[in-house]
Amino acid sequence: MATLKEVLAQKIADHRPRTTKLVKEFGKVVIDQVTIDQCIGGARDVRCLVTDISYLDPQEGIRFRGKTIPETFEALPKAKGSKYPTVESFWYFLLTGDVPTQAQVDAVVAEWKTRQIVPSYVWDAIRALPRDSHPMVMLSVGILALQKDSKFAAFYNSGKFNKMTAWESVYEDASDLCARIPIIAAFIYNLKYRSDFQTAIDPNLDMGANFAHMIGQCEEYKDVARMYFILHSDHESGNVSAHTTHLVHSALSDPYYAYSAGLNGLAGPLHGLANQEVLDWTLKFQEKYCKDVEPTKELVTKALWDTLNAGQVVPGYGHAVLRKTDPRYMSQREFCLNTPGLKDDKLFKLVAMIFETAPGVLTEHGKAKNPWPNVDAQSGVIQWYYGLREWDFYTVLFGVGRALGCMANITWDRGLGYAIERPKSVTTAMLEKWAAEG
Ligand code: FCX
Repeated sequence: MATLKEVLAQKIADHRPRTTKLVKEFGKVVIDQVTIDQCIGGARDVRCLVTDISYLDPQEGIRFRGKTIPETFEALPKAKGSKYPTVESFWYFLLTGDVPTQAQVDAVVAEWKTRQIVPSYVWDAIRALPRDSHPMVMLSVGILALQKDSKFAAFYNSGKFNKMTAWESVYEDASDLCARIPIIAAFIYNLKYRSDFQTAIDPNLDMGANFAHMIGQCEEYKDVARMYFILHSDHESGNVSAHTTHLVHSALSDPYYAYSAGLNGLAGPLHGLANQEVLDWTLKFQEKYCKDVEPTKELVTKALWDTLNAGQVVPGYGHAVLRKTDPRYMSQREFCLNTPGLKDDKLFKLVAMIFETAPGVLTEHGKAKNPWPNVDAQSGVIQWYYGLREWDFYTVLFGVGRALGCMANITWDRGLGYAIERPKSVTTAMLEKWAAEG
């Protein structure tokens, strides 16, 4: 049986002529134009990135390698005794576009076990930070500390650097990073919230199950972890974490530099930190508006307007690309509805009530182009239910999942030899001149 790396080598070799032909024969074909509001407004909708890992349709939502979320969950081999696939099988699928056989999945699970050992200097670097540092700082520092042993950096410095084979050392770093990031995340969780009670890796468990084991979670949480990491993995290339990782790696900075930077972008409240903000908003709502009464739609409506009138965003709602409810939201909601106990949980019911209320309020408010919930509106309540209540850790969970997409993308970036990214800037005076000229 061919290894994942051998399968990938063939895929990259087969794909290269397509990219070469596009650049050589059709390089000047216009696929978009840029307006002044896009220039000032965060390059929204400008088509200037390429990826085949996932595609985000504004109406339909994400497709991983051409498959919707339900199709992806359906197609991939499941973890033993579970309704969900392993993260390792999803990694194989993201990298190659092929649904792996059980034997291929088992090989990746075994391979990741050999990659999971984290050097002790990573723990030293994290421990050197103030204990009340945000866990995203700890994660970013932990990933950056791994840079010392980057195989890509070593290859670049070896004097034998070769554009055709450079992707192979990116693949090695990317696989190491994906295998190690849940171990680092578990270390941070235990350091901060379990009095530094560190639990050893279980060599018999797949990535998601082992993460659950390492943070002292129950059997059921193994599926929560698998589902969570897969759902948060990739959302095409323009979002801040994916784009940052791609941009930094385009300078041939190795995967550790690139993903540490991507994590710093994920830590922003308009991006991944929104999952922590959602829990915070919901708990503050309970405390402020529902001390002695049950939550009602009227109270939720009032709280939403208070937030908007204070000039703040409603966390977990809106999206730069999506124009309907995020299927990642729906997938997690379905998980809640199918889980006895969670379905009747007080906080889940409140989140469901916000879902019934917020889109109407945001529509009346009239600013957000998309009044519907995104992934972050539903993820925290599941963690809360399973007792993971330290909500400043939620973006770390997002970061573990997002590594899969970012690492698959930069492996392909090198495979296809994408150039250093360098868009052109202009001055305000130039914009004014072009505006005057019509
Ligand atoms: N609450 C209040 N106002 C909102 C809003 C919300 N949830 N979403 C958008 N708006 C406002 C914007 O702030 C903007 O106001 P302005 O004209 O005064 O600057 C206006 O509506 C138009 O913004 P829009 O084009 O709809 O949205 P953008 O592409 O600029 O921004 C995000 C998209 C996601 C950043 C925005 O909807 C937002 O801030 N949402 C809340 C934070 C959040 O949930 N982020 C997570 C997103 C995602 F899923 C992820 O990355 O994890």
